[in-house]
Amino acid sequence: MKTPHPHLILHHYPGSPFSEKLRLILGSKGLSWLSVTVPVMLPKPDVQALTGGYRRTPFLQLAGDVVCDTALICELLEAVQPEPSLFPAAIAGQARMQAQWADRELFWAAVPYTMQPAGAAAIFAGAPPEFLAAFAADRAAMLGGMKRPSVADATAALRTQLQWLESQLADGRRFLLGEVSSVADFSVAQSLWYIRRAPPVAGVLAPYSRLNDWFERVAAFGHGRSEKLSSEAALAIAREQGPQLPVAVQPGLGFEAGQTVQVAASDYASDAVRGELVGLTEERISLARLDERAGRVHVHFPRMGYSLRKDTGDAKS
Ligand SMILES: N[C@@H](CCC(=O)N[C@@H](CS)C(=O)NCC(=O)O)C(=O)O
Repeated sequence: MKTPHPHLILHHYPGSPFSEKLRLILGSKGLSWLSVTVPVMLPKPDVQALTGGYRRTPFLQLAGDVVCDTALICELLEAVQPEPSLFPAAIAGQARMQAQWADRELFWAAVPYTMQPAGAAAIFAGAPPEFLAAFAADRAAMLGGMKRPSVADATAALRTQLQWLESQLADGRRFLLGEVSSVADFSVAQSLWYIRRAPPVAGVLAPYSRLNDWFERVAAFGHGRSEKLSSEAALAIAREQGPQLPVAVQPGLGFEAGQTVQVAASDYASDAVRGELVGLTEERISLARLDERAGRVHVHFPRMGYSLRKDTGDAKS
């Protein structure tokens, strides 16, 4: 096990599929990490002290750097521990594209499918009715105008996509894009993992035997080695250690260093994060913000999938 410095601090919760994607990646890379459990719904004061308003799960903290969205977190973990690669050279383009498809298309079939009444009853077994009502209201507000498919539509889409995946494995390959794993495997695995957590509806996976064998191979990577950390301790680390990742605003991209800007996810949970632009490339947006409890932090987002605007002073994007 390699212990990088600064510590990798994953802010996540057990039932989050995108967190499972990262936990498996941490496992495949044999990394050690610190584990902060975040609330499953708003309010999330300790999350927002670090992110400035981004509420999605998971995010990764290194000292006073806060990295949002698993797409960017994967790039960072690859830099921390290049082997085994998430983007093996011969399949890097395909791996990124299949991961993006899985994070969007497959995920938005798998989640509504799993959340049909029998699946939701299993996932939330034992939860009091007030929790269920609050959770439903939180997600409805978070998804805003995003159209969610009906159970029938999600089931049809899911079966089609599972068949595609099964056929991808038809030649007996070990992983989706060949003999070595890539980011595509982890992005696909998170949705299957979520369905499997709901036994009353998990039978949908039964016909796809190569896919089930493949899932076991991916799950066997495990989660690496983690130790628990409180959110207060994570805030103290940010405050004491400050931002350390190199940042620079590249010229020619339409923005200048020092500008006050807003960043928001383009798809859902589009709460805007405000800050001073300190880094911009075609791949990454980095903001500096000062927080009472976290101190001066840099918050990083992938460029693709996020809207970047000069700050207009409005409360919401
Ligand atoms: N594109 C984001 C999507 C993350 C996402 O949708 N996460 C879900 C949980 S798996 C979420 O944020 N749910 C609401 C919440 O946790 O408050 C990523 O790759 O990190």
